[in-house]
Amino acid sequence: MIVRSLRMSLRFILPLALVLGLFAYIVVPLLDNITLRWYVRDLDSRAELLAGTLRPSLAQYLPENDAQRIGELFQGATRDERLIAIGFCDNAGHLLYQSLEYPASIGCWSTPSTGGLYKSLAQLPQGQVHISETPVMQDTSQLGRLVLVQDMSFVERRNTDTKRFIFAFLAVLAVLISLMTVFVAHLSWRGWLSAVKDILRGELLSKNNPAVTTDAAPAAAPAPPPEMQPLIGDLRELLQEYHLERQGESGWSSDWTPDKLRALLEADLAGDQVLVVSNREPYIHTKTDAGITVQRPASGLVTAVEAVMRACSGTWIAHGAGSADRETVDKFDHVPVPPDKPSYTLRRVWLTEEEEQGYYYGFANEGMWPLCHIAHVRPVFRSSDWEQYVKVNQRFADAVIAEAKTDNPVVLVQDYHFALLPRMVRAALPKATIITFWHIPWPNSESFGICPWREEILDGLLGSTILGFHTPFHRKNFLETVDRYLETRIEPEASTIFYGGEMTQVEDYPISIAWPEDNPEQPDVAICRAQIRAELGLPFDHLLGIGVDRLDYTKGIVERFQAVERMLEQQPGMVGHFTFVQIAAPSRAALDEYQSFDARVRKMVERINRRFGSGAYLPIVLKAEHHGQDDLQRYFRASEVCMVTSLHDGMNLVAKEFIAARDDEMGVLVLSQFTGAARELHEALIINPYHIEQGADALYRALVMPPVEQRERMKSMRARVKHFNVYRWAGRMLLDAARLRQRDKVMTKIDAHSRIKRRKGL
Ligand code: ADQ
Repeated sequence: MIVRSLRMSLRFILPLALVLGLFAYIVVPLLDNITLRWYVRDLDSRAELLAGTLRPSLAQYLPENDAQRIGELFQGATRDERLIAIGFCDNAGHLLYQSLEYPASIGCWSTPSTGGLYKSLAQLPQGQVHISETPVMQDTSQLGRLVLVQDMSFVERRNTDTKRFIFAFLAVLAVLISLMTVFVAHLSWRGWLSAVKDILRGELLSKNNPAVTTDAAPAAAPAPPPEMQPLIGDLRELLQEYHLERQGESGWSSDWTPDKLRALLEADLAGDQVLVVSNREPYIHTKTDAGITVQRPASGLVTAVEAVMRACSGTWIAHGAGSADRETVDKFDHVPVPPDKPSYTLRRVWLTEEEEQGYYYGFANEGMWPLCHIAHVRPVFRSSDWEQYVKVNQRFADAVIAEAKTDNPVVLVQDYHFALLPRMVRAALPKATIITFWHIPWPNSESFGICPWREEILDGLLGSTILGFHTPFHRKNFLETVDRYLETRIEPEASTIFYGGEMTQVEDYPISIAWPEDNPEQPDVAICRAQIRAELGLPFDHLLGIGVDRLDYTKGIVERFQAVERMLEQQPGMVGHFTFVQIAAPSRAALDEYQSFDARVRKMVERINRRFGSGAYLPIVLKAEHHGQDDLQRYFRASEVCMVTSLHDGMNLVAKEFIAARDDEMGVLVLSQFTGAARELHEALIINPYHIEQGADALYRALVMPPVEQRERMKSMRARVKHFNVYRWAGRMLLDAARLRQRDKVMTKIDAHSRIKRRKGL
């Protein structure tokens, strides 16, 4: 540090010393020379003037040899302080008359035969003098020469004074210039700092580009200072590189595995604690006749996040909803999970019946769920539910704060149950990196406007550092909604929102599944086919379709059955040879909407089975119960076709699970165009589930699809799901979080640096 300061000082001092040396050795002698010449010229003219004044009197006194009057004349003239002495020399060079102080060493200086002024400088003991000789004439004859000796010591005095003045002037000028330079540098430094900060926040990069100024960013941002232009260019290039890198990450270049995710956490988020918050817990302990059993709930969120937590460790905070949950936790409400091979901690939060009713069933599932899924079920908003929602969000936020071991944990907030929590956590842990993932669709701004607490929901979500959606379409809807209802600045190119001095990065991160490892214990497809057909009492060549969902009105189960019915109508040859198995996990059964949906589904199955069934043959088999993962795998592997017909779905993991299960590269996926998965799985038979005939045609086409085509399609989809797995989903979010944390660290350093500089008065 000291060496650096010395080096910095030398950079300033050396040029200054050089300038002063030049001044002392070249400029000053030059100046002396010039001024001396000026003064000599002055003295010459003065000598002429004096001689001119004395000459008439001399011309009168000399012929009379009037020594007294000549003496008085000389003494009177030498009262002038500069004129030291006067002498008169005759034409033979004899000093005839002289004033009292006339220096003997001068004598008669010259005796030129011609007239005119002769002058010289001489160094006498009393200092430098100017000597001039001028002829004194009478008519045409020269009487002699008048010698004038003038003092030149004033020249030295004046030169010294002038030098002093110039040095003083230069010193003052230098101080003034230095002060002005420091002042201007300080202003530029501050401007530069804020511009760098803007760039780091991603502001100037797009501000600079008029193409990205949209209605969403109406505030005319100040143009970046011109000196920042090269830096902005570089940073834009870096950003582009980063985006390419990011695309590479989401491209085919490398596989994402649990190990790679772990390595990323260690390298880029070193030592940072990971906390997950979700409503649904990954493991539910239930009391049964056989004792306490543990189950993994049917939930896409749990499926995805659990795989990530196994890789990352940390703490998962969730609602303890199981009948034996309290009995299995320690005094901190912690339980290590997964039960067979614990790798992370589950922290349970207890809710009263009233809280669960208002927050979960009421606001989240009767309000937000139908609001975000355009599935023609009206959302219901009650003030009492909202109050519980706010209260429970705060309770979970408190749990996050209590579990945080540092002031900057990485908090992964899951889903629409916790829209307010990011802001609450941010208030207590301003340095936390909060990544919120919205697992369901985000509607257009008009539809979202129905929510009476829309501003509060948006404000809460913007407490996040990163906010993730499944698709670019949902992300765009969110940006437009924020633009419509909140006063923010949106940078569409960078996909960032600036609100209340904070920035939220909004991105699309399509979720996925953990690609299954080669499992030698997994039964062969042929065995699965035989087993399942035997369990269902069907012949070995019977065709099977499969649907696996939570029993939810958004999943298009009714439309799916209508498509099956239509296909059987159109293709009578399939009757008796095809069965559709629907595995439906009961969901939110406490809500009227779900109860009536359950009843509607059952009634429909009964009707279709009555219409096309005969004897033991049932065209639709409804298994409205939770199934274990192994069981689901067997069904996926045993079926010719899997139908995913959601009316609206964030992603839909069942589609990906079916593909992952088909290591024989056979089977056909019929997929709703309204799922996030349809954006990735182009080789599926994509349908509009509302168009029943289209669904029926696709189902039939799948059942009769030649094996070659099946294999081609399945192979391509399997490669895609394998590469775009859940570790990549989490990895991309965590990479972005690491980048933003790095940016914050740089900003903190810049702030600290400028604070120190301010304190030092620089
Ligand atoms: P979900 O609406 O729960 O998820 P989905 O993504 O299909 O929808 O996940 C359902 C999960 O539950 C799957 O893992 C499936 O295997 C499992 N499951 C379904 N029925 C089951 C049963 N009977 N028994 C056992 N398991 C069953 C929400 C969004 C989705 C988004 C996910 C993840 O609605 O759009 O894909 O979150 O973000």
